Amino acid sequence: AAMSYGQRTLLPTTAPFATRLLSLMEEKRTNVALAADVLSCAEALALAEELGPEICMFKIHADALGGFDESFHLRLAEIAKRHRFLLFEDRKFADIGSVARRQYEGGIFRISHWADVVTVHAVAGPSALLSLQEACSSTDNGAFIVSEMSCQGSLAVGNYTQAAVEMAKVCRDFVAGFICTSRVTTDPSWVLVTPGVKLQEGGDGQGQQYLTPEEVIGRRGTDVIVVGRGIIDADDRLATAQAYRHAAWQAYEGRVAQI
Ligand code: UP6
Repeated sequence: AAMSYGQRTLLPTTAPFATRLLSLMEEKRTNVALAADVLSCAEALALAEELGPEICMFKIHADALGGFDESFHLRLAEIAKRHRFLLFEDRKFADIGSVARRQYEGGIFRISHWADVVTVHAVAGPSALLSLQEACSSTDNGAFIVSEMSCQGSLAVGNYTQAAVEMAKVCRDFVAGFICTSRVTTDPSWVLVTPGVKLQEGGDGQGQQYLTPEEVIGRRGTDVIVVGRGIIDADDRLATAQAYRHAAWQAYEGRVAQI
């Protein structure tokens, strides 16, 4: 927990995408990923333009954005390059390998063509990971395994969580880390990404449970906060994104300074 993001890029077991993400966080001094859960691609592009300078990853659910077409991901990629953030499609693949691969490469969204990183559930075993790795458009891209979930009643706990973490080892070059709400592994080569974060603890009335940046990064010891409505529903999105960035970065610096 006391190693810096930059130091962790030097570990031989850190996956290529994890190395990209850790170096970007270290250089840009941000460990905030934005969950851009807005209604349309036009709104998502506007958010990326406005908040891009504050974040390390821009996370979308392409299948929930109105007006998705080829020009969207080209424009998003241009903004990502200019403001230096990585593109995260939160697809949560959970099918057999051959289908997961088709969902990744094909259909309307052609995720593998533009996403730097995706999420994969552990429930179906390692075959989806192996198939996605085969299909990915660059060896610098990767995946996070969903090892825990932030919502009430999640079954991803205990032995399931531990088995999900073990599964990453069959696909070390592709798996960059985990979606989790706690420190599911002490191996610093994995990046731990935590959704369900708000400046104020609580819920959304639909099962989501929120922890603060300080609790997640400082006390629980994960690496990246994913924030959606905490920023998107704010009157001043930019100032709010900066407040999350400050809180999460302070918590990280406090943790690295220990020992
Ligand atoms: N997400 C969770 N919890 C998980 C995994 N993923 O909330 O366990 C994702 C959701 C959403 C974002 O799909 O895009 O993180 C959280 O959004 P919010 O901050 O608006 O609650």
